[in-house]
Amino acid sequence: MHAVGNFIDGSFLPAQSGKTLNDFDPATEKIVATIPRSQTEDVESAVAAAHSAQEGWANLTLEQRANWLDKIADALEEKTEQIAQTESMDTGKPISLARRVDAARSVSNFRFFAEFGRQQTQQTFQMEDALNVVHRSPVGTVGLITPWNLPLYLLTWKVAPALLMGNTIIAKPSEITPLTAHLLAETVLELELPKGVFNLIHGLGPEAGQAILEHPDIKAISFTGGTETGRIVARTAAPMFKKLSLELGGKNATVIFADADLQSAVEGAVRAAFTNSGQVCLCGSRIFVEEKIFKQFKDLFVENVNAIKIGNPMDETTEMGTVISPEHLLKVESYIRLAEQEGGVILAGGTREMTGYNGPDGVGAFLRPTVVDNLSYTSRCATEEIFGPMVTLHSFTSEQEALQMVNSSEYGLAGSVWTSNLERGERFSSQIDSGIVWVNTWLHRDLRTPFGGVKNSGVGREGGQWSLDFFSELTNICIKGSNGN
Ligand code: TXE
Repeated sequence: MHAVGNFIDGSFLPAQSGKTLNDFDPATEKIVATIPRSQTEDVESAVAAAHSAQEGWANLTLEQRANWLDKIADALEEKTEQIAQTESMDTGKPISLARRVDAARSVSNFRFFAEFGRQQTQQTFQMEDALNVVHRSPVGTVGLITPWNLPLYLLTWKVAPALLMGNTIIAKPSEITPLTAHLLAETVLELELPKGVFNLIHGLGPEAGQAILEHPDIKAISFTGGTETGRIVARTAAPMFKKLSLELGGKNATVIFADADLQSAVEGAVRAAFTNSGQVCLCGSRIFVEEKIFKQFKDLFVENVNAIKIGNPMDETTEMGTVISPEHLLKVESYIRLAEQEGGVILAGGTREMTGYNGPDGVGAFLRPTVVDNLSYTSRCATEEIFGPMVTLHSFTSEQEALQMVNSSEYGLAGSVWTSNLERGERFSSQIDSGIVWVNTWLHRDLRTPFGGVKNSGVGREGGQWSLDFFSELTNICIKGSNGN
């Protein structure tokens, strides 16, 4: 167990109050670290450090900052195994997933934005008698607040473009999964990134997080987390006219038409449902299947779900580890009980029994992947975000009916559509109220594309140009008498 500090002005520090919080491994339920329980005064120190660093960092060229991003990417790549092990321990996710997804993507977030930055050209708009030149400047000090499901992956997705565009950072990772953010702070310290450019504050959302939202010198908030917290973020930051990006929850649909390749649709639906124990905001937790193949799909789906190897997250062959915490386990289980009360039929899972593993001491937040049939698509289990290894199955008879069911959700983040008719795939997808839809695949990401949701899934887009726009301010300079030559 080690004591993790805040990272302020290039130094690791305890909270000024001296208070700490415990960080647990959800597979063993043992304390693995303590973190500072930061308050307003800690955020104030971090903002003061960021302010002192702002001008120097903004004065570097885009190329120089892109070079910094590449250096960080290289250093993180060397720590791939350490990142994967740390993330697996902190979240309970399988080590293979932590390597393949969390560690790899954290590196590629920095590499991608370095390269993308270098490709930027200045925008100009020529008029007959004047030239408009669009200048970009940093927003200033920005607050980055991130959740527990993909801790370093989601943090670096914000840190890389924020640094690239010349901002200084106050980052707050989830108090449940603080360790890879600490590793990132250690990395930038080793690389001697100018002090105060990247600051890290640990602590509880309503304390440290809220202090970040309320600080008048933090000019933008990029938040990923639950919808209810998103409301608090918006309520606090919007009246201060801070720039806001909100990536919130989802209740995403997987839609399978009868003409789909059944085997790949089943595999895709299983992956979409249970990757990271169903704790990815893009997970497909409502599965709509055309009536004609419903029975066939259901049998094959359940067979595949039952074959998922659950167990010790550190075991190389484990495919599903724990959910994030014992508290979250209880939340997901309460939905399983609710499903039964609502008349649902549990086709798979529903219990904590593991296939031969229940943590070293028979403890741990392990839950079998759970499939529920026979519930209305309007039931609570099929409409509320559970964010765990639990999905509901529903059948439809027409494209129109499927669309109506899918769009009945309050959320609109992502979805996947499975059909051999690609024209229908695109047409149907374009009518789904959602920021991202995949046809015949899931979580296939090109980092240049817009990422974000509609309805209760958030406001704004991240990715490629959208991230650069969020983390910069534009000044249009109109020069009369210039013909642009
Ligand atoms: O998220 P929170 P939680 C969903 C999922 C999950 C639910 C709650 O349904 O069950 O959200 O998860 C910080 N001011 N998602 O409790 O609370 C908090 O410390 C400022 C979807 O973990 O939203 C953490 O750093 N910050 C999701 C971050 O917000 C505050 C991923 C997210 O925590 C704050 C995770 C406050 N008042 C959960 N309160 C996704 N879309 O990817 C909390 N925080």
